[in-house]
Amino acid sequence: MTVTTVDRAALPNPTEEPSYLTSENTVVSWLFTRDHKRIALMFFASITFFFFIGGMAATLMRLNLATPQGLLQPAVYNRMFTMHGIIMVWFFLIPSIPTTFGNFFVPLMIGARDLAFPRVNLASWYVFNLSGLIVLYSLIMGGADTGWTFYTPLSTIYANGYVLAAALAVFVNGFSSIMTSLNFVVTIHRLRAPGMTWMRLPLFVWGIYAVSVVMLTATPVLTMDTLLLAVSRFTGVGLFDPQHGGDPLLWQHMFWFYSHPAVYIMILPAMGVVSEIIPCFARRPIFGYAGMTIALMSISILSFFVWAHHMFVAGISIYSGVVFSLMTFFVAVPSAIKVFNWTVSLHKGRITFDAPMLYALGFILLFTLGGLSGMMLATLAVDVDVHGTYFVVAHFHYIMVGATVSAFFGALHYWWPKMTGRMYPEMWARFAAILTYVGFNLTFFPQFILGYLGMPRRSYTYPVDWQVWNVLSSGGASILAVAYTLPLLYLGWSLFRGKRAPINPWRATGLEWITSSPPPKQNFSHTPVVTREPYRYDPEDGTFVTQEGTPYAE
Ligand code: CU1
Repeated sequence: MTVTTVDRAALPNPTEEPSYLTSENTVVSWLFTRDHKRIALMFFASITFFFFIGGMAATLMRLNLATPQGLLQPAVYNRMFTMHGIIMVWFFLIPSIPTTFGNFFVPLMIGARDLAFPRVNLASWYVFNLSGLIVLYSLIMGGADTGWTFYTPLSTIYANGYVLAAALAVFVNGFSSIMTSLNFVVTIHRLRAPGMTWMRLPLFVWGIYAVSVVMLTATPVLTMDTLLLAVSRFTGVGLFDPQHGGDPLLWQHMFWFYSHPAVYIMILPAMGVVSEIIPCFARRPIFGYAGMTIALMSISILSFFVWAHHMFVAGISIYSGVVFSLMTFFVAVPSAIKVFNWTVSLHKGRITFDAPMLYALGFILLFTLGGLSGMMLATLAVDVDVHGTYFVVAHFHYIMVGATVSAFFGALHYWWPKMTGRMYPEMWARFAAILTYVGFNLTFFPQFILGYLGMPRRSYTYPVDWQVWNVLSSGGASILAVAYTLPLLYLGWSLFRGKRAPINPWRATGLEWITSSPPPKQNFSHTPVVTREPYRYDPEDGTFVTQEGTPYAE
């Protein structure tokens, strides 16, 4: 077998067709499009909108907590943290990477023309926006005030009426999740290009596959949960009410049976993104590819067996507490394997600190801190002490924001040239990445300390002794707000003034980098034939290696 070295950045534009952006440009052509790339951009617009709505609720909360006497009415504060949670979880984090980058890049990375069901893909966007309208209705009317977990009997008996609107939004939103994940599973099974075997799939595609399996199996449970919530509230059937033979703990079991796997729904695609960025900017193949795929799939399976670690102090038996604690430690094993493999991939790499890489490195550090604090919470004795405090808030924000949102921004910068055909100003992007890291730690590290001191979460006020940590956290949040808004400005600028992007600006190895920037409607001028393992670089000159000549053929 001959091994040839090709600098793909120097390859000519493989197609002269107009790009997916310019091929047709009426409003109708967008609203009824079946092109996965356009639908990805439409999802991007929707979730960016909700990211800023959820962020505004967070800003109000941090503003309120800058002083012990607060700024908001306690009842308003309750609605703010509830709506912040609901919007960030279901309207940003869960759809974020799959619906935008998954939608755009899974077909490109496996050499397909589109997803398996383009109409279902479009329908998913409409259903998502319908659920978004319902959640906005709930928010504008005053908002739910139960916390995003909708715990009973608060949600079934005592809470205001808009809790049902929020629950309905979550109910409808689930259908969008199911449609999108079903599409990914079928696409990855059926539409891979010749030669794209399972063990040649890019790890991002594996991440999307793993998350789709979890979404498909877990989301219907959430659908049933919200339905039962509505039934108990409307009809007074005492499913969760002891006076009518029900059990409030039943809600917690059912809710976390979905919502713990949902944590992995939010993190698995982010892991996929980082696994693309690290080898590219370290100029080394990813270490332990097979181990990475096994780790992804085992996380997705194990995620279904740990839910009651949210309920250690809810009155479950000590024996089940021990079992769920142990199972939670098991999940740490594949997660640790992934961190280890990323780190080893960096070792002896020729690392360049471009913006996507800065976000990916931030991901590894913050994910590790979030994971380690998760291990502390998985320990029964520690959890009894810090349950319901800011320690938990800090922990899950390290995972959800520090890790997932960093990966989202990493992906945005990594693939922006391919999506738009434009380069962004690199220095601004690096500045935003570093600012994100600084702002994030300043916001959330003090919350570990506050939790350790005993500050309860979901409280609008606190003793004056804790103000210094709260002021640090609120100060960090304002830095973070700037860091998240900056990319909006310079990426927007780049659309008009940015340099034209070459086919493969990072000299990456994925199939998405052999077609034009931006790609034509049909993705490829001819179906690629894959003849090589993923992430193969020539260590000598930093270009990538293909086997048997060109990587794609008629
Ligand atoms: Cu959990």
